[in-house]
Amino acid sequence: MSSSDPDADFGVLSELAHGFMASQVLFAACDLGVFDLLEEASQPLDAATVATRLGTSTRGTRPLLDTCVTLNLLRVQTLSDTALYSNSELASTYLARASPRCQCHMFLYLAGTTYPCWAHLAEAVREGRNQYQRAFGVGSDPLFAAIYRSEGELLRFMKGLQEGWTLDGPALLTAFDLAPFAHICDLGGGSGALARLCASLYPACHVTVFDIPEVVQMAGTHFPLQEEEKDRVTFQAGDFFLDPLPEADLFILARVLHDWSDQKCSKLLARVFQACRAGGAVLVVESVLDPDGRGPLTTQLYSLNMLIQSEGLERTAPQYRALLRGAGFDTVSLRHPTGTYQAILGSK
Ligand code: SAM
Ligand code: ASE
Repeated sequence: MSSSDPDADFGVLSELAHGFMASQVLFAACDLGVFDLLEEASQPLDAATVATRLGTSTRGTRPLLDTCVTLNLLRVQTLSDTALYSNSELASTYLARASPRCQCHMFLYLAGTTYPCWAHLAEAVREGRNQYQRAFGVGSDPLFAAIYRSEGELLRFMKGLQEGWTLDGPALLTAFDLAPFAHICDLGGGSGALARLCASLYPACHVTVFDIPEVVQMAGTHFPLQEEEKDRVTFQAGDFFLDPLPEADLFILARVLHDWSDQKCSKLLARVFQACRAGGAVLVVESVLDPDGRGPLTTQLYSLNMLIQSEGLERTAPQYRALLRGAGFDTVSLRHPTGTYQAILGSK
């Protein structure tokens, strides 16, 4: 602490305390369509025009836009006393729906579901369980009955989760050479985004997406395959804890193990080992904690999120190794190409 200002360190605490407001500025601007409007407009717009086109109040729109400028989400230029707003590069790339790298569905999911659940962090810590009952009045046994509590929620979850792979997906799927695996099964593969990427990166493979019936049905309606993908990517509906798994050379488990307790992960991995052909492997994609569990911060926050939103947690590399070895997989190696997620390969 500096002697000239005894409360200089309080600034850090204050910024932390108000962090949720900055998140809400981002979420509200995405939700209202600020970035889509400014992306589509052929020129920078003033606050009154933005308000008219979005159907919002000028009183609320002006401070929202100005705060977005300070957060580097928007740019502003002043022309004869009128402030004119346009998207920053960050917003054009990641927040405008028209961008192929858009991440706004995940932010809308965080705003609509994750945020209300996080209002109950203290209770989650006290009780050691997720908070769907308090946040939404729905039970979470089975877990995905809460996550998929309506068709709208199911679709928001699928859209939110799939778009991250447009950023990290290629690096994760090429961290290990997957070309030797002819038949790949993406267990809990959701919309099929990772499977489709896998099929495009490895032109000889066939990928089966295995997920529960509601998800497979929604994938067929809202994430249709292109004609040329149809003989490379197929969907199979089932429960990976109960139903027979497809035979495959490689099983992908992306953001699946983190939903479940050690006991359920061991059960699932034992089933995967059984279904895996000799010489095959399992590829686990997760955000991995440092061995002492004290970083990276994003992964620690994700782990608290798994407490609040699932039955699981984020794990360390030794914990994933122990789970994979316990199920029979031998050489287990881990690569961290880029971003939040890592690839862990265990071979049979
Ligand atoms: N792998 C995708 C990704 O990383 O984007 C989706 C991950 S999501 C967190 C977990 C997935 O597991 C969901 O698609 C969910 O429907 C699926 N899932 C949950 N329980 C399942 C079960 N019993 N059988 C099959 N799939 C299940
Ligand atoms: C799950 C993944 C997520 C269950 C609930 C979830 C994500 C958000 N909510 O398996 C994606 C990962 N991001 C975070 C913040 O955990």
